[in-house]
Amino acid sequence: MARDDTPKTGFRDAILWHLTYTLGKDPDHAQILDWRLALSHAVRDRIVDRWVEATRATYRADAKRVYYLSMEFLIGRLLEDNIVNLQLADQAQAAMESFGLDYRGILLDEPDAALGNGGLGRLAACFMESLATLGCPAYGYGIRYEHGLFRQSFADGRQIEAPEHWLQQPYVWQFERAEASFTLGFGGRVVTRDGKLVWEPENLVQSEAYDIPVIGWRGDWANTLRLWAGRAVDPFDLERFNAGDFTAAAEAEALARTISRVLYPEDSTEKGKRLRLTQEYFFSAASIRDILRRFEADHADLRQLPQKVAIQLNDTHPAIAGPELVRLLHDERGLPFDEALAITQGCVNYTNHTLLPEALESWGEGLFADLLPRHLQIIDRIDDAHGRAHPDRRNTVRGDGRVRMGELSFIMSNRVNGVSALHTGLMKTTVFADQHRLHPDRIVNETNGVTPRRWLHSCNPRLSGLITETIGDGWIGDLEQLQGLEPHVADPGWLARFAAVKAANKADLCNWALREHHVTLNPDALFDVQIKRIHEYKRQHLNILETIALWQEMREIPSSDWTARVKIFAGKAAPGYFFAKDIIRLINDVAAVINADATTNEKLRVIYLPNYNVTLAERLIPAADLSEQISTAGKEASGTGNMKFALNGAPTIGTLDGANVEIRELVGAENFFLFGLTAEEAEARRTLPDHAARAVSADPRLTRAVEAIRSGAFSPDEPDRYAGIVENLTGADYFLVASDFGDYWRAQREVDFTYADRDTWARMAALNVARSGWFSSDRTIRGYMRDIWNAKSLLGQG
Ligand code: BZD
Repeated sequence: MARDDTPKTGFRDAILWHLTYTLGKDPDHAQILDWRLALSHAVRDRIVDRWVEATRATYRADAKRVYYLSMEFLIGRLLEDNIVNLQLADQAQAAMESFGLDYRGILLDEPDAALGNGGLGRLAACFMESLATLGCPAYGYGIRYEHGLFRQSFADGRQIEAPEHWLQQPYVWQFERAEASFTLGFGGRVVTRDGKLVWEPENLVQSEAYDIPVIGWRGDWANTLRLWAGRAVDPFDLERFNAGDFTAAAEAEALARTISRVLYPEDSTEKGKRLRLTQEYFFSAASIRDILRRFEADHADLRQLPQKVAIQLNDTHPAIAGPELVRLLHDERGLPFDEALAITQGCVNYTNHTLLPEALESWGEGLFADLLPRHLQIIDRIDDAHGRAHPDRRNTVRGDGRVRMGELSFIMSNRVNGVSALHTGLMKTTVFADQHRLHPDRIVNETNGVTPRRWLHSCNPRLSGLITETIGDGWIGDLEQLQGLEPHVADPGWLARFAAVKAANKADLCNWALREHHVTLNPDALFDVQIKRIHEYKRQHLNILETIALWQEMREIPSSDWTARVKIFAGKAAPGYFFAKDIIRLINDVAAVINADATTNEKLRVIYLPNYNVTLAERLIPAADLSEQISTAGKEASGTGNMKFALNGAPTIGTLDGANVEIRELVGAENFFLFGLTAEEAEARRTLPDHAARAVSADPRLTRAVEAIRSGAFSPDEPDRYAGIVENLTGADYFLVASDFGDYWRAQREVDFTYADRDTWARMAALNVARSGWFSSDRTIRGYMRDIWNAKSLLGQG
């Protein structure tokens, strides 16, 4: 092949062409990395054409554009996603095999882009894919963190954090856009010039754009995920260098880069860190300038902005985008303040993802004034305007020396949404009750969803194959078609095939666990899976307490016909969240003791898989029998893992929390293992004095399990290692672990009983699949387009 042979002909030739000319490698000496990069380039070429077309179509139609601002995009690996959406899987596999390579091995060689902590970041990634699938002109805006979420390993059962390096190898999916760069200010002071307030920042940094194309299902449309990196305005100080001070010469660059260096691994509390606020302003301000630049390229009248631009704030992290837009329109473009504010409010919308008071963002006004002095003035003016319009309001943005970002986001927004029906209802009666009274039409619900391309079609090829054979492949782009499976569930032959899919997925997981983690799992056992961030409200400690109690009962009554179980845990704890880290260690300690018990370990195993990420989720969910969604009612805003499990045929054991409520309604109460207090009952229970101590002493199983922890049965070398957990469980127990234990135990025994009858179980699992089509993020995005953005599809299907 020669350089001028365009790689347009065959896909296989394109891979070879890139290997030779893009990577400069001789096929005889190419490594797995080279082949993966060559394959990625060949795939990328096919994305680019459609990407350019989509951009042109948007300009031609002068369509309204959606801008999704998010601190996090948990995109994971992209090669397989792109191949699947371009429907190139067969060709790619054949090509790789013709070179004597292991296709799956190549896909797995890609590092996982973990630019997010958990559900909020993964939701943003699913939304980007659905926006492209639906042909909605949209841009994602975020930060190009050099280091994503930390890598987790265990030492003596304890979580160890190590930096993550997803950019160590060339990253084929990004296009550097040197031209799309902005200079942003921080700090300094506000002066009056010609009777106007003007911000004179003290420090300047440059934002550099990196674009990642996001292609939708069947490759009909592609949007852009634009991630910003920090750079110094003057990267190098030659004078200092010549004077011999080499480190100082590069200091400005090092400082600017710090802004986009690491993802904050905090999903529990806001740490009030200056760097975090700097990151928030950095990416919000760069994005707003980019949005305005694009608008002004073809429009003269800024009052048209709300017709052409919809901005979505993914939680309050980008809330400063609102005041920044007001500032640009008023201070820099000269619009009257009230008009600038009205235009901004016409564009901005806000999604709330939590009601936990400790996770609601607020900043000390000292820090705020120091970093963003002009914005603080603007926020005060917005707050005052709101107060004048609503003299009977009770909540303000400012107060107690803090700047409250939830309040700010609410009053800056056209629409505010919750992420499940229950959560949206609670927003109206709790944190935003006063705002809701003043603005009764502003809060809307958009229940979360997940993209079926990644979370069924590509992660579970066996099930995808069976579904397509049964009802055709229309379900991949229209997930509600899964309902068409329902009549087949009654057919024993079909159900046996369905069960065989799960069994094969479990066998794969067993092989992987043996190979990678040297653990032997019994494929006939029930795979009981809880994978998510570690948090007290998610109650991994409820799960491990039940595991301990079950083990104790198995030892006591060995003759009973116990259903064999494997308890699988995975998830990371925020590095500063010590209680969560204790839970991790406890689970690991319990696992060591239980797995070593020869009298029970045929029937019960506990395994904690390290370094949970998107790729591990893709491996575990298709092999799960039971989905653990056991948060204290009222605390999990929605959950999205719960949807992925149901879609892959794992019934839920869960509380009436978040989207569990909607899952249960859709799959049917008889196909869902419900337990626990309702949100209302939980609130009431908390006010009962000694509720935890009483619940523990009233339940002999719980008493015995807690006693085992207290006495050091799982930490003989340090008996009081879990004194903190025990004290919490028998004391304050805000998350009501003790109160819900008894009913959880009951529901788990119902699971045992049901699983023992494999046909009944398979029927339940299959009905979960057939009835989960509503949880597609395509449905969610259609809701946002209709209720929030007033945006139209350019494919004529939105
Ligand atoms: O958002 C999660 C909620 O806990 C889930 O119930 C919900 O399903 C998803 C998507 O709506 N919230 C988060 O994941 N939050 C964070 O990760 C986060 C990150 C930084 C700071 C605060 C919270």
